[in-house]
Amino acid sequence: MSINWFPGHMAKARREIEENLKKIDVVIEILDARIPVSSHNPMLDDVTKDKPKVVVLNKKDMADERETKAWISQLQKEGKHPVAINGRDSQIIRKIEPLAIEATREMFEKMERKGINRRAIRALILGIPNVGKSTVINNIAKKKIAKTGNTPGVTKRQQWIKAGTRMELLDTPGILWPKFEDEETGKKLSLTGAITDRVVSLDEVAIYGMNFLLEHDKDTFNKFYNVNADIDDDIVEIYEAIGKSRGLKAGGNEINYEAVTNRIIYDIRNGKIGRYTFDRTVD
Ligand SMILES: Nc1nc2c(ncn2[C@@H]2O[C@H](COP(=O)(O)OP(=O)(O)OP(=O)(O)O)[C@@H](O)[C@H]2O)c(=O)[nH]1
Ligand SMILES: [Mg+2]
Repeated sequence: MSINWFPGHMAKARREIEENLKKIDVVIEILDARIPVSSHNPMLDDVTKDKPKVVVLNKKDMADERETKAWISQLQKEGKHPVAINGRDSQIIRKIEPLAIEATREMFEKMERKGINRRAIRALILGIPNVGKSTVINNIAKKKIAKTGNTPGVTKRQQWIKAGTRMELLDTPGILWPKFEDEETGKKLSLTGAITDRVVSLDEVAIYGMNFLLEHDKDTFNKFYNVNADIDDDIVEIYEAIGKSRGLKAGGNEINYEAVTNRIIYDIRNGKIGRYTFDRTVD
């Protein structure tokens, strides 16, 4: 299964990103820390080629801390420049900038050897929907929009934001389309809010999430919903129990299964139950 539901947008997004890449030195790819693999579009590497990259695992406050640590060291081993952040923290630029400096060091040294003066590192933020691109940009921008950086012409609305001491950031992110070739990835993208609701079956998404929690954090799940469920239990029975404890009735005493599905997805997406990482480093 390969789902490309916006083929037109895809081509347009790619063109825009390619256009922006010419102006920048480093790509800051924002991933969702809960799904560091599933929120990465492999097309990115194809489009950005060998541009230096920083990998940001955002929403770390919603992900499993141990997994985030493991992902960071794995990405480091792969030679990436990773950092985990909460996009809403005020000091994120202090975490991102050193990595951008590190990622571009070689390139700038080469330029200097050729006698080209050092200038600010220009960065572009990229990522699939809902990973926190705007949050990160707005947080870094505050009131620091660099007026001098206005680019005339086609892209006249773009501005450079002064970011940290040595960096400038393009104020508009590149939006990558989420891409998945297996249903599990689709479900993870849905559970974290990266894809629109109609693309995958919500029942399957809810059941996937529920099973994940029953496998990894059963007690918390049961306590949260005030049920006594087990991974091997009949799904309908678990639904009935949740529907009952949450008062999700369809009239009379019937359980409203759709409401149970929506509730489970809402609770997981918004981190109401706990912090979970659905792409696992090990198991
Ligand atoms: N808990 C938490 N929420 C975050 C974090 N970063 C962003 N968010 C929230 O995630 C949602 C999406 O953030 P945006 O910044 O709009 O994401 P985006 O990548 O710009 O999304 P699109 O513009 O749709 O592509 C918002 O509700 C943010 O408040 C974070 O680190 N932790
Ligand atoms: Mg946005």
